[in-house]
Amino acid sequence: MVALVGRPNVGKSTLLNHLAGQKVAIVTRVPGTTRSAVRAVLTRPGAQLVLVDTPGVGKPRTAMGQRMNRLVRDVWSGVDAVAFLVDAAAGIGAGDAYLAEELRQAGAPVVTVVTKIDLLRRPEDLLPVLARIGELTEGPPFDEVVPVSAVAGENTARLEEVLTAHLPEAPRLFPTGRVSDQPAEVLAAEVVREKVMADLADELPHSVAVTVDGVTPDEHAEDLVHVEAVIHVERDSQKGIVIGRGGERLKAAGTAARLELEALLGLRVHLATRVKVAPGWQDDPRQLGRLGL
Ligand SMILES: Nc1nc2c(ncn2[C@@H]2O[C@H](COP(=O)(O)OP(=O)(O)OP(=O)(O)O)[C@@H](O)[C@H]2O)c(=O)[nH]1
Ligand SMILES: [Mg+2]
Repeated sequence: MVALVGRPNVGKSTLLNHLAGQKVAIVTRVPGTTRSAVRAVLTRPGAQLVLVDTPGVGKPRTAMGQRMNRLVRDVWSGVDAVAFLVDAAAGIGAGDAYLAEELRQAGAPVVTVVTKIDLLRRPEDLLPVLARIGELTEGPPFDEVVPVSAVAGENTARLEEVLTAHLPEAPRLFPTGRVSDQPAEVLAAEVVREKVMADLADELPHSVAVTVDGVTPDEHAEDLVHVEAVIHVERDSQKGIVIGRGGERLKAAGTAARLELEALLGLRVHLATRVKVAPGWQDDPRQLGRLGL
């Protein structure tokens, strides 16, 4: 088992999906997209690599942020190796340095992954990044440094090799053939959240949570399922923003989510969406529990 750990937005979920060869975790340009541990199982001829995507680690501003930080630490204390991701394009900042320091206590070997190298204008722009990484990750538990681009698929096969080399010899943990163990309801809620968040600016995306009670087979058509998604926002004023003028924004998000779910599930999907106010849910432990967070 290998945990993918890093600051928000460094490209953890994109890398997970690329290595898994399919979409498992949602991705948006909004930092703070991933809110739970998302697993992808890579079964190869000689090894089974279980990657665990985690929420980006940052200064927590809400009860949700605190929970996510705790979750990431729980995940990294229970794996065989940690992939520590840093963003080549954004540069190495104080948050990365803080995280590197914490990872010294993680107990597992750490492979540092420099992401988004396709965004560098010249190859030599990687050098200062590598120099800074060299300072932060000197000595054990830090191991190799691997620059990659998940979008361009550059050097990701090499990364997989390096991570696999850290795995203990053991029977496989998961049956072959299943890449994701996410229930359909969770997948549906995440895909809806991705489409809703992608279109919202600034702080608002963080106020959105999505729940799906069930993915119900149609009574008559075998290839059709019904999904009812509830989009929770924190304040009444946010309702209108999510819905958009004349309902256009929500309609567009719903259509995008439905099309993607149909492709992922291999079924026709009837998706109904509803927006509900869950006042201040991000800071309310009881509501967080109800929202599955
Ligand atoms: N150009 C480029 N963009 C990338 C690459 N990897 C990720 N991105 C973009 O970076 C943004 C964040 O990607 P995510 O995969 O959601 O990042 P994350 O680390 O999972 O973010 P959180 O879940 O918020 O912590 C998205 O807009 C991605 O498309 C890459 O290799 N190259
Ligand atoms: Mg993510």
